[in-house]
Amino acid sequence: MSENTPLVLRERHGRVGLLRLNNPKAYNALSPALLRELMDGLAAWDADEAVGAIVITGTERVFAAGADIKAMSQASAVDMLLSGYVDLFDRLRQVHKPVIAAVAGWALGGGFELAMACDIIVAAENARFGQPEINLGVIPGAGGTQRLTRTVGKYLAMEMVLNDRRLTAEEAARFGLVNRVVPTEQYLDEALKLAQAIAERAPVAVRLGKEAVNYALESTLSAGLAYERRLFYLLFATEDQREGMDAFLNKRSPAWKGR
Ligand code: DAK
Repeated sequence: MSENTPLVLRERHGRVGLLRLNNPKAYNALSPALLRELMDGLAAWDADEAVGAIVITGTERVFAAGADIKAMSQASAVDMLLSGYVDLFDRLRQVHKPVIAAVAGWALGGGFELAMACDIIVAAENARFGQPEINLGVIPGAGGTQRLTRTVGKYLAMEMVLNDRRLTAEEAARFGLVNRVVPTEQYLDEALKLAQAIAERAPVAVRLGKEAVNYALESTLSAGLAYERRLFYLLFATEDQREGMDAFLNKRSPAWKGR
């Protein structure tokens, strides 16, 4: 691959911004360069009013096989601390629009953590999920122990983190790790279709809905309920609240303004 080949391809499909990880020879290993392009792409789609939702995907064989082991193998603790790698990963949390991971093939280590940091996961039948860092003498470092445990519970998370237990797409669905499993040849179309459907909804309500759901993972129930209520009230300051309710009462489709 030439030096100028993008590591992440950007395509727009209707109101959906698609980001394709594009280093299949290295199994889309998440080098700092690839991650930077990915985060720049996310920020660009997030700022683009023509885009209402974002999809991240890899290829049919691999979503991403984790951090670049070659690049990490000789790093010191201070190298890791100063590399800014964790800050790069964290930029995903600042994206306001819904982000869907469309996963086929391997989603391992940082690749799995990247998928779990998204808002929705659509899995191809051939998708495989795992945290194999223990084989390298380390543990997950981009949220794996936290997001995985919150989703599947302590016991399965322990087996995955301590003994590299990998999950098929069906198992991931059973444990609540993915929204749906679809035939491999359709996984991207399904993800784009879902993203387009969300992208056509009232943008401010979608944004605050995402914020409220994410808040549930960070707070007590009382704090979360109070937070939800404030966001709910806030939506009555939008033109789209008037439009949505008027459209319902007059049996017509709403025309959202995003304001
Ligand atoms: N890094 C670098 N190269 C990789 C790679 C990776 N993660 N995964 C695969 N490759 C490369 C292989 O070296 C090989 O290169 P060549 O030999 O062709 O040059 C090529 O991709 C194909 O791999 P295989 O020959 O192994 O192909 P197989 O089909 O047999 O197996 C596999 C595919 C994906 C199951 C296998 O390659 C594999 O197990 N890969 C390693 C998976 C892994 O251990 N992943 C976890 C990496 S550690 C943090 C953020 C993130 C992280 C840490 C901290 N902070 C913010 C602090 C994340 C850490 C990780 O992800």
